[in-house]
Amino acid sequence: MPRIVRDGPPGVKRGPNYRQDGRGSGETACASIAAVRSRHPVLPVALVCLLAAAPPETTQPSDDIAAFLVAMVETQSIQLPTYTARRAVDAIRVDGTLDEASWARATRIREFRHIYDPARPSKFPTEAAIVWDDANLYVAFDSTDPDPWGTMKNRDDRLWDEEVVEIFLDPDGDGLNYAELEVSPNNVVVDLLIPRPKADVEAALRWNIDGLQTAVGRRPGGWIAEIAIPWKSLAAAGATAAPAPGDQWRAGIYRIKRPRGVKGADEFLAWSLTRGERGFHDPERFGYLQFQR
Ligand SMILES: [Ca+2]
Ligand SMILES: [Ca+2]
Repeated sequence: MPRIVRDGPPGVKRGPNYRQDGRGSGETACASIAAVRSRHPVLPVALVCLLAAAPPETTQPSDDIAAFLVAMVETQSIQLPTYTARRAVDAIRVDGTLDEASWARATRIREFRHIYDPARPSKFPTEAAIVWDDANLYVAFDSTDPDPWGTMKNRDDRLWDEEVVEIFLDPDGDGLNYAELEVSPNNVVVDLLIPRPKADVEAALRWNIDGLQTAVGRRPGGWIAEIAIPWKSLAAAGATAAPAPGDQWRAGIYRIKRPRGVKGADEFLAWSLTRGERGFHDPERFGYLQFQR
């Protein structure tokens, strides 16, 4: 991702129109409704009234509820993508070549959009696919790129400042404690456990995906990343074993492309579009990852 520390969501603050005695007069209630409506234009009227009527001693819980409701309504009002990951049908060698039958039959994700400008077409097509078996989640990227580059060489370098492909995994879908993995064209990796968006990056970097395998390959005009993430490595993210068929996780799939020498041409691409001001760390906008036998 571009960065972990970034501006948060618009504040859901206590409105100015609550009476100190906790009882709203008619006028106060109307003013509160207007205030709540101005802060949360997407909320249905019934929910606006509910929030406006909350007494002041419940303002903090009310604000938490407001944030949750806003996220819920916004999320429901947009179409988040779903990817169905099938079980592998052969052994996957993590070698940067996608010649396994499992990859051939996996659906390819091809819809990657700019998080800051969704209408702008990407100049660098990206494909991704996911399969799984009892031991691992496998992720593949095929990135069209005439000039993949990277100067960073060490595990946990800030790869998001260069070029990467990325997968975020939130097994229980609560938007907390999700795993982030980035792989560079030189097969350098950074992995983080994000307790919550805007969390401290140094602490997040201390976590490692035990048993992680990655490989990178080149093809004419592009590069391949092939990744195996052991289920048991995701305990801190809430998963220790292979999911059961029918299980559903939340996931973000991203790419950063930074054409050398071309100002303003950087591409921050997402399968499931985030709100741009949140960078890639917008777990409410992660897509759905469904597991199928
Ligand atoms: Ca392979
Ligand atoms: Ca979680």
